[in-house]
Amino acid sequence: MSATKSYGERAKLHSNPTAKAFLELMERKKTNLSLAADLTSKAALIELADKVGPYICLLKTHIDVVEDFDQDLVDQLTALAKKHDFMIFEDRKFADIGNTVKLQYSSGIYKIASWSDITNAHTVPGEGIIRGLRDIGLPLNRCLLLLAEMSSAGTLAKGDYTTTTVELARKYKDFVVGFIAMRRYEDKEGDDFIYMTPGVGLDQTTDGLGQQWKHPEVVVRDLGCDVIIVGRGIYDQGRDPAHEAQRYQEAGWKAYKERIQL
Ligand code: 6AU
Repeated sequence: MSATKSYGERAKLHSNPTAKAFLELMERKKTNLSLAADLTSKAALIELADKVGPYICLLKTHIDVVEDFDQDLVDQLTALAKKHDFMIFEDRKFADIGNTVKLQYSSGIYKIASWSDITNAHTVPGEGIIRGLRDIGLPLNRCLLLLAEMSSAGTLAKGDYTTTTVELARKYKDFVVGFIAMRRYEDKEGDDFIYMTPGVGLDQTTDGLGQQWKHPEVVVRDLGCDVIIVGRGIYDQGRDPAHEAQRYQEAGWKAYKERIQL
């Protein structure tokens, strides 16, 4: 069962080079924390990534909210990823037909496939979305997460939708390496998906707009998820981001250690 194996042991089970390198990175750096850096200015985003870099395995961006985006931002984030040893996940949530997502992933202003190690997609359009993204991403050694569930109240991603999403992931395991999910699903022979979970907070439980935050202990130890995705809990006004990131790193790692020793 992959829930009780270490990240390092699980790295050996992956053929996708980015998934393998990501699991090795978590083991080496002792962190399962991803920063959700939802900031609208380039300078602020770079400053935050530099401060929080030592504590995270993954920087999650929403690149289309940055008002002064340019190629230099990508170059600087890539340099910070090297400096601090983290990977980059553009949280693009693709949701269109295969041909359109190929263009959205490779082209336009952002050229996401050229710099983002990991990205994600909804499965609403059906299998074609995975095939389209895979055509672009696989030759570049990128990988994909599918949104099997969401953290927000009233989400429609549940039941049969979630089950079918997991089946689609199994069909394209060379490229689909995990899920955005709220809990770990039952493994089938040969499964080792990486579960990344947003909606994590140590101090608050809701933002008044439908977001629902759970404690890292619940998410990682009790529900079996692998990576905690934390945004405002780290960088909200009045918080010291490096201090908060360290708190989340410690809480996430403790919960993981407890889980694999169960
Ligand atoms: O910690 P927060 O609430 O400030 O930020 C959570 C981050 C945001 C969301 O766009 C994202 O996680 N997210 C996702 C992702 C990662 O795909 C899915 C979801 O169901 N809920 C969610 O909050 O950047």
